[in-house]
Amino acid sequence: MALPICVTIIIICSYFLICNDGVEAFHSIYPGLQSISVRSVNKLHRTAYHFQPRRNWINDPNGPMYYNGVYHLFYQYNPKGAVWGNIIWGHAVSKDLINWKELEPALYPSNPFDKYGCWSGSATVLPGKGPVILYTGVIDKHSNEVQLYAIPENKSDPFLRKWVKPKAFNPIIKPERAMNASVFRDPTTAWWSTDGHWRILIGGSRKNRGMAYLYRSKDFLKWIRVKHPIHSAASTGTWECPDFYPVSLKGKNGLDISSVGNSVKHVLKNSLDKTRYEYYTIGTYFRNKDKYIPDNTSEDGWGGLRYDYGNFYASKSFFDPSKNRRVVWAWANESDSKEDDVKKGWAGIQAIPRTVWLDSQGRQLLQWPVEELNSLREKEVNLSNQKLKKGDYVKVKGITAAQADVEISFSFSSLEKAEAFDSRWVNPENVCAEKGSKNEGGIGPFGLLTLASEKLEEFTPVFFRIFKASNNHVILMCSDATSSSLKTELYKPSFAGFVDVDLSIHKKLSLRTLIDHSVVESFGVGGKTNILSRVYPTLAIKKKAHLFVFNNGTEHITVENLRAWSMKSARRN
Ligand code: DQQ
Repeated sequence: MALPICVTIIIICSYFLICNDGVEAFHSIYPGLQSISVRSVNKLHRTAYHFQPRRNWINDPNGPMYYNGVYHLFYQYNPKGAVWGNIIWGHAVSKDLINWKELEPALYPSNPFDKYGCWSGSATVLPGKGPVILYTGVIDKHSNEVQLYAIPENKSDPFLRKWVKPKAFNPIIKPERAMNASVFRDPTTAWWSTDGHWRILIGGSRKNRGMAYLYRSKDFLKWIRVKHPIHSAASTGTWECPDFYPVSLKGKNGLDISSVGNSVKHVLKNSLDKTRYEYYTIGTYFRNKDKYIPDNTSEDGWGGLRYDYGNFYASKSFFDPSKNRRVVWAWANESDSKEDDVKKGWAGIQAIPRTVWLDSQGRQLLQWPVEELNSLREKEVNLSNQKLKKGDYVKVKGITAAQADVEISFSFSSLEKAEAFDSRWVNPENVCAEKGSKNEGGIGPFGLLTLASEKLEEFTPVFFRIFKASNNHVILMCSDATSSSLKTELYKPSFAGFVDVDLSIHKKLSLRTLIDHSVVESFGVGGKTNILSRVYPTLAIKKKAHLFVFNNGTEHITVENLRAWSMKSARRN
């Protein structure tokens, strides 16, 4: 008997979700699912302090900005259902990046140039003139794309609720004949140079070479493509949501997008449509040549540095002049099936906004949850100088373990017991999957067991394991979803990254983990290596969720200090 078409689509999609590493390349379309209106919202795994709208699907953060004392977050949104499709710009505002008020959608199809969707883009605050949004409009069923602009209808509305798309000059950029118009999207925030031009990047690809096209304009209306892309890399596929910004070589302060100077480096981040991973490089922007060249310490391509080694995509940063910081947002997709998303009535969250800055050696970025998050902390519990022998699991009592913020530092006395590192282990995820959190090691695995059920039928461990390579020690950080849920049809990755730390002086490692019902978002060693996981426990929920510290290595580990807080829920509306 032939299966109904929507069942077939669900089966095919679930197959890809489970068998294709949970990675969904391109814009998968679910004609049978994308417009099933949501009747009721299942609250079980909804977040308490990570941003998500009341219902339906969201993906990329768009146009984040600070304007007249208000933070704006726009986001890709399906107003008609809980899977991707019918894409418009949702809009929320906040005074502190944590408590949000959802407003009416800011951009929705209203002309032939965005009839098939208002896709991602950015905001630029023009001095003396106010904000302008640049975004991608989809003009037909084949995803042919153009760039449009929108401005606030009324700049004195403190929340900038309504946006208009002036007829004159829109679309402001069309792809040229030789370009592939279906991969030409996601304009960046514009920066200004002393030659009197604004510049932006637009993501794309030619054949399999990923690239960021560079455009310039004197008046923000007429845009001319610079002959060569600002940067490109072979075999990386389409670059989505490029982000390009200056970072300071001196300290943690963020820089305005147009900053120049000797102590300024640049970051180029690309989101790779093929694998749904992002990477960034740190390098030099040669303004007069319109070129960006990554430093030789920054790998360009698949093996490059990532903001996050977990579920974190389509990120976008903005400069917050009120606190002199650069803040990065990103979308964390669900890891369950589309069918479950439809049942839940919602899908997609935003990661906690993170302050981002250059590490003192200039080789990588560091990230940390924005300080305003601390306002949700309550009922602190502490643990100090707690020894952990091999096989020890110590419960952290007195917090709401399904909604918590935990900071912990571990120490050990020697590196003698580190296991040998095999130089073929280039992919940390494979090492994490193979070694797991339970298999005995030398130094580690040790760390936190989050969202754990009483008898440990379910748990999501976030942990370190240390290896000895020929000239150095290699530190692996994992967030392993393998045992996170008794549910079987789930993507349960063993997310992992290496952490660049010299243990020869201090034999210490620190970790911060934000736990929020279906999110475990971790920051290793002051934000050097970060991993966001989405998990769906069935037993370790609400008051039945527990937190442990553990060690399964033969080297004794000391919890030098643990501070854990129950987290209040953020206000939404
Ligand atoms: N999502 C948007 C695109 C962007 C992609 C469409 C990245 O503009 O390239 O929803 O997730």
